[in-house]
Amino acid sequence: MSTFAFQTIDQKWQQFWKENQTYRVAHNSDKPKYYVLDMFPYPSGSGLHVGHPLGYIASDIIARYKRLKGYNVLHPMGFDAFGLPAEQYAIEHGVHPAISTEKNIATYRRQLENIGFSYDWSREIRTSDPEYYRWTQWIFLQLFDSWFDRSQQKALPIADLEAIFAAEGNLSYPSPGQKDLHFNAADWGHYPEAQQREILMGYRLAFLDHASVWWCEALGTVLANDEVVNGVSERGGHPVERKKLRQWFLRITEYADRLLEGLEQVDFSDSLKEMQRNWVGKSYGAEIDFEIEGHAEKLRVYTTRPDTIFGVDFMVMAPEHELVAQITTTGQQAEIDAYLSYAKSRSEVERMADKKISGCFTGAYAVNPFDGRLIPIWTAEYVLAGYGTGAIMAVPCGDERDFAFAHHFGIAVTNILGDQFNGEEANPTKDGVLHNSGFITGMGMREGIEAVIEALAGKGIGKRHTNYRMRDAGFSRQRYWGEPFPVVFRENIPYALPESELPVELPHVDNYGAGPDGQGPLANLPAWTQLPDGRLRETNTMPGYAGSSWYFLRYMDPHNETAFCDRTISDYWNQVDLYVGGTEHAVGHLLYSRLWTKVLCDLGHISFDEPYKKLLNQGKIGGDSRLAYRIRGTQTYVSAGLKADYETDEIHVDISMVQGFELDVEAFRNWRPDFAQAEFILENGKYLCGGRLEKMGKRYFNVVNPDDMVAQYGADTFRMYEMFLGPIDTDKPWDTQGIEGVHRFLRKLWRLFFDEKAAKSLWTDQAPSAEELRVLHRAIRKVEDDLERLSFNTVVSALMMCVNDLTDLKCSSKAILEPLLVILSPYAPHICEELWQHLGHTESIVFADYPVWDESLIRENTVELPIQVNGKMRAKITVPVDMEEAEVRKIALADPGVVKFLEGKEPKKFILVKGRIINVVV
Ligand code: ANZ
Repeated sequence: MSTFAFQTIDQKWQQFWKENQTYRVAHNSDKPKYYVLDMFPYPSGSGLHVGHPLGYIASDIIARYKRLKGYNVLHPMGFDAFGLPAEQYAIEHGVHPAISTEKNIATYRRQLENIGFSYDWSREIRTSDPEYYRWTQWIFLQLFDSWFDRSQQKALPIADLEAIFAAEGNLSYPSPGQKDLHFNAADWGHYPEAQQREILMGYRLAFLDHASVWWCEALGTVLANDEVVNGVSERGGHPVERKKLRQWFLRITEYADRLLEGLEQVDFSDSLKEMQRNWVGKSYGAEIDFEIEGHAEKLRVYTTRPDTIFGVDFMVMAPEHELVAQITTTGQQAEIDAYLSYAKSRSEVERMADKKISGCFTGAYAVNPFDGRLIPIWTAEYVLAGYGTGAIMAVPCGDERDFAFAHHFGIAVTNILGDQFNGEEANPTKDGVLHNSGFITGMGMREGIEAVIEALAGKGIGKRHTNYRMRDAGFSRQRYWGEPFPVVFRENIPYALPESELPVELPHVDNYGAGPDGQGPLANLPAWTQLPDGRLRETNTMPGYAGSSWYFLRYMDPHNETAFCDRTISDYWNQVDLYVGGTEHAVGHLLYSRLWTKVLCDLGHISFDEPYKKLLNQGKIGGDSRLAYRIRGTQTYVSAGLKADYETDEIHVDISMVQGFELDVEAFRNWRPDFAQAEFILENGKYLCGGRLEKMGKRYFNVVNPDDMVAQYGADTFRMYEMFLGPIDTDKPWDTQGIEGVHRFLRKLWRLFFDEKAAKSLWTDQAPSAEELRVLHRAIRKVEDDLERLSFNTVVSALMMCVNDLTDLKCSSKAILEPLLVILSPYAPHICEELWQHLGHTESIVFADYPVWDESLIRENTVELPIQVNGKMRAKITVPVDMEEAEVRKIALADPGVVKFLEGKEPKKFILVKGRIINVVV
């Protein structure tokens, strides 16, 4: 077989790898380990498009490269199989999520196998598999059974806390859930079980609380934030309201500082780290209690700028703040009522995003603690109930939103910044000098903050406070297709099920509709929810991120029936060395899995507390859409170059009907019935489409399926081409045109080995020439250097140059061709396996050794030196690299291009810059 029959070759080797379990790994190996992981996909109904495998190809190249470099490589794949789309599909089509998920996984798996990935498929996991989710439930119980000890900054068993309470009460261990709870050992001893359990709930890392969710009466279901638009349900436009439901949460806020500190140890991009820091949102400031005129209650605010206290012109409470009802004056009551009902209809997202200014005066006044000024108290939606104390002191001079508010409602603005405030916009400067500010006048921000905090503390009305933007993570969904909770209720008190009762299997349902009172579908199954002894099961299920928070651990030991992952095995594989995936998971998944890892580490189940050592975010591949221009009101389409003369509508054309920009008009007419009558106004005999780069997606008809690319050009071409598109971490358009070039490159490679016409092999045992060695070793070095810094596209160019050079040199030496195959094989494994076998190897190229470059072979032995005479370029000479200066001088001065300027004399100066240039002054 001397022709490059890539389809046969692809299939042959994919079959071979499967049969021989080439990529199977074990943890007991003397080799150093390397763990390279892809973010596993959610298997959607549409399958993969060419954008999806970009990251998978990059990680596969690294996996193959590291194997060749002598590492024991863990490179697994699986499926994030629980989730809403499957449930939605079930609601709409009556197909059970288990069935549609299974089918989608089969498609994904086939598509992935087509591309020749080196996954150890024996480790495949599916989060919806009871053998997997029993351990998700088990980890949930670890979270439920532990609390965070702030003094040690780590999770400990809840039993330790019970022992502390029995010995000394909670005086040194304030409850994160109930801030004002204080009790001593004797109190604890007297509390009934229900009360003790409730107190413990305030500490547990997985805990039950009540939280508002969007409830839609008409749809009979709870909606996610993004399913509510402009105060009505996105689906159907029905009214929605906030409803308090019992929900599970993870106490991620206790880990805020650990999550921030951990970022110092990991290799993530700066922008990604910044996103995580913003999400945690740690800020420093003070809480200040303001007196309210005529009321005993105080208004507590959180501010990062206590130094601006002399510039406070009004106060704002969130509409949900409990004091609004208490302090509103009779005169303002009607206006406040109207405002509160408006605010109730708005989601937090809308409140944050809208630029619209709204608010209402309560009629009440606060008192400035330092100068006694009366400050009007307002309520407004720009202050969020869930942040800080839900109330602010507003300083229009220094804060933009406060300024806009004051401007809108005609509130006079106090200037505390002197010349630095122009009266037309707020100046949020941190470098100003305080004016008009009583005892802190003349101070800068930092000094002012310290002085005010000290004064507040002296008066007992304020103290330093650190605040976090992040909230505890909601951990329940009123849905069906997720992990059931391993929890039962007795008299409304939740109890963990014993480990022996795991997994709690998701029961089969025929109806995916919501249960009563906003509960999930499981509430419709009394036979399942009610245990014979009267205990009741939890009817919520876990959210989509549960299974993905720890899956990287299960891959290490996927079939373990007695533990989520054996400790000796996780000690061996340890952290993921390289994690590859999209930035859409920058905060959600990555933070939750970092949290779970920290808890498991604290509890001694694993030995590392950051899951991912290094993260690579691949860019997105955009679609290159094609547009046809229909003359408005007609069935006539005008070619792109002529469309300026008409009023047209754009029609997205399926890109499979377009070559470059030229539309196959017959295919278009046959595409859909409404195009059958289409007429075309051509330019130069062709109908040319317009183009536009946009998201790759079905609705733009610009989806390119990897299966088609692989069928047409082979898996190796496809892999190399995806890498060739550009730097891995940038967004870029897909362009099918360019794939031909890469395909030609592989054909050229083949022709180094075979003369296809004469049907004979070309390789020989001849010793390589110095030039051939130089070409090869330069490529070895370049490929290794670039791969180590994840520069995948430049490697493709280097390999192409190498093959071109070897072709020019008519290289046939096996001593060159063999190592060439090894360095190319991570990119193009099928063709390399095939040629490797032709060269006489019986074992897969996967087990070859990676060649080592020899610097001395790379070094050029001659060098070309330009010669300048009086600053002008006059000649060039080629000399051996290590030639003595005197020799070089002799040759240079004898060169005809130089001789004519010397006029027989010795030059005034002769300067040789070694290896670079010669300067002659005459
Ligand atoms: C006075 C002030 C003066 C403020 C000034 C800022 C600038 P971060 O950094 O995000 O923590 N704030 C406090 N609670 C709020 C809430 N629930 N909703 C909306 N805004 C709230 O921001 C803290 C600052 O945001 C606080 O400091 C407060 O305004 C506002 F020149 O107080 B500041």
